[in-house]
Amino acid sequence: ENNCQIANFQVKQDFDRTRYAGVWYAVGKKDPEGLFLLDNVVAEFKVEDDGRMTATAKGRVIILNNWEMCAHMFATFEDTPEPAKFRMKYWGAASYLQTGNDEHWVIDTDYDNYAIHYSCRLLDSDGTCLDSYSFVFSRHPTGLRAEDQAIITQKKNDICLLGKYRRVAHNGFCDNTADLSQ
Ligand code: DAO
Repeated sequence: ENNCQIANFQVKQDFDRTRYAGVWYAVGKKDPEGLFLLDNVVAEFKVEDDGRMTATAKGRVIILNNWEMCAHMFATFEDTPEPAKFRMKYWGAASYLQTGNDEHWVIDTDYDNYAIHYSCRLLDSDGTCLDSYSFVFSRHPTGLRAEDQAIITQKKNDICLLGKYRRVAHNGFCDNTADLSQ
């Protein structure tokens, strides 16, 4: 049963961060209020020597005076009792970029092709979410495989966000900036 209370949202069982590591291309996004990452969003997850998960990401953003740039972002993940639920601290390579501390839930992934993430920033008193964002990731910059699309549609429905996503374009805007591994 699903009443859109986020406590009922199923996340990936026995989440394996080592298999999740590597490059993911955002191909779909449900934006939060005051969205930040627009498109050309690529994230690289790592498992550090101490076992903690970290990520670097880049994406096209528009800051302050309509200045368009490629943002380079860093994130560290704090574990929780549920393996697929993390607390994500993030900040930018430049001080004028966004910083934050968000939930980071891996709703589903097959590790090799697709992943869908969810983050609730503002919980309503009834347990539903007032301000969320979600990424659909693919291992392939070209998008999801046909066989993964039905799974993703089901998961979007499960987290009460069906119809709220937009496509995330990859047109090379961030390709000539420093690479993700640093
Ligand atoms: O784009 O509005 C938004 C929300 C995303 C903010 C967080 C971006 C930086 C960290 C990304 C790491 C991997 C998802």
